[in-house]
Amino acid sequence: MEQAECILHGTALSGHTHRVELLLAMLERPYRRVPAPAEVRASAAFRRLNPLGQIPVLEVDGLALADSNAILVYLVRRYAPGSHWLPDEPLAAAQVQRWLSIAAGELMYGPAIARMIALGSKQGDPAPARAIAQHLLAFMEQHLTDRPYLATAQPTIADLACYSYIAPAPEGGIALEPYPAVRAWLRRIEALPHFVAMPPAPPSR
Ligand SMILES: N[C@@H](CCC(=O)N[C@@H](CS)C(=O)NCC(=O)O)C(=O)O
Repeated sequence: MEQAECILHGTALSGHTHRVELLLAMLERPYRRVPAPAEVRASAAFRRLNPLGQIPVLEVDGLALADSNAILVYLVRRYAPGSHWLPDEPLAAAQVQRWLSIAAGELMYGPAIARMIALGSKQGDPAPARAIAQHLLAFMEQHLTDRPYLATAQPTIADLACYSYIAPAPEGGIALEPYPAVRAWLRRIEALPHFVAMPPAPPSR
């Protein structure tokens, strides 16, 4: 049976959008990305989809789902239940949730914000965000030294959630050279079937 196409409201350079694209691609769910730049996000029509005015929003199964990590949970529970992407075993589930929280916390306020400032989509001093990013990367480096993936021995949605702002961190002025275990983990994600890359940001003026 042909699968209904999902509609993903987002932008090409949004890591929050990219983590959803990664899972849709890896689950082989057909989807179409509808551009939602700032002026679209401010519209009444978009605010009906997500009153917070944030991307991504996924229209799927007659629903409009907001929040990238919530969307990842929905997609696995709905289309790949019982899979390695989101395990049921209590400790594994807690480890996944820990990294989803980090994705919405240190990852957002570190590498994601540093990159938004560097790309001009946010104003401010990048130094505090870069400091948070270095702290997070030092922890990830130590954590990944003897592990293939962040939460379990297999890839989970936690890896996809974190990938999308660690991979482009250099665009925010954060070098990844000092973190070989993190770089090896990035390459592992990129080698997964159906991986889709985020396009590089245009050079800043
Ligand atoms: N917690 C949200 C955060 C999403 C988010 O911050 N998206 C940014 C773009 S990458 C956005 O829409 N910013 C506009 C705004 O916050 O007004 C999620 O995970 O989806």
